[in-house]
Amino acid sequence: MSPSHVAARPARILLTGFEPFGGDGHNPSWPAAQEAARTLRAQGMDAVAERLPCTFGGSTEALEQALTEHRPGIVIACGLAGGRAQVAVERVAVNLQDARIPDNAGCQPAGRPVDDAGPAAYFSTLPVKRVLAALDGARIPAELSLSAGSFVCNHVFYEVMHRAGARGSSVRRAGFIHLPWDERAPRRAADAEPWPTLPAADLARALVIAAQEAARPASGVPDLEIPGGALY
Ligand code: PCA
Repeated sequence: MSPSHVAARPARILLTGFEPFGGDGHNPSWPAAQEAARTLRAQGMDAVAERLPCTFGGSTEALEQALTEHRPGIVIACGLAGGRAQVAVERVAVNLQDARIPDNAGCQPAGRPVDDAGPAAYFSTLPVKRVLAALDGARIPAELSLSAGSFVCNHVFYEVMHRAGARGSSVRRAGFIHLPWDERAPRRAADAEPWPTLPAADLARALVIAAQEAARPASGVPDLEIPGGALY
């Protein structure tokens, strides 16, 4: 098969979600990833979903396995950001593990790099502003985010970008999306505000929209050239 033929094939999309962590019984990112992959397949796209363990070591292994098995052209990893009220399209993965709580294996690194020899950070290669504009158009509350934290989500985001840039990688576009709680959010103490939530159906829809935008062929400019970001 000629290289041009290979390039013309629609990219396989890998969506990842996480198992519950921090003592919770639910993590909306995994049902959202599964539902989004189902919807994309129903639309004729080639999409798969994989669940990652919420551990620094195990998530890397599972991710590597998924990349080898599926050879995706597009990777959208996602996780829960409990407390956020909007879908957060992450822009930057940092080379830092600094865990406020232990991961599901009891591992709690403090100020360590994800990769000893890696760069300080990677940018998402998703068209983040096109994704945001499309989410706005679909009336799904969404924002761009400049930090995915320093726990397992940032770790996976960094690992995805690190592997996407490696020689021989199948990945052309990759990034990370943080999701708020859905309607199955745990109860909070009586004196605490309830968690902000979005319907699970909207979380899945947000991932479908992000995947559709990522799969759209770049027409000259890689992303919308509209100002955004944050003042502080
Ligand atoms: N959220 C955590 C890890 C797994 C998840 O869904 C985070 O934001 O790092």
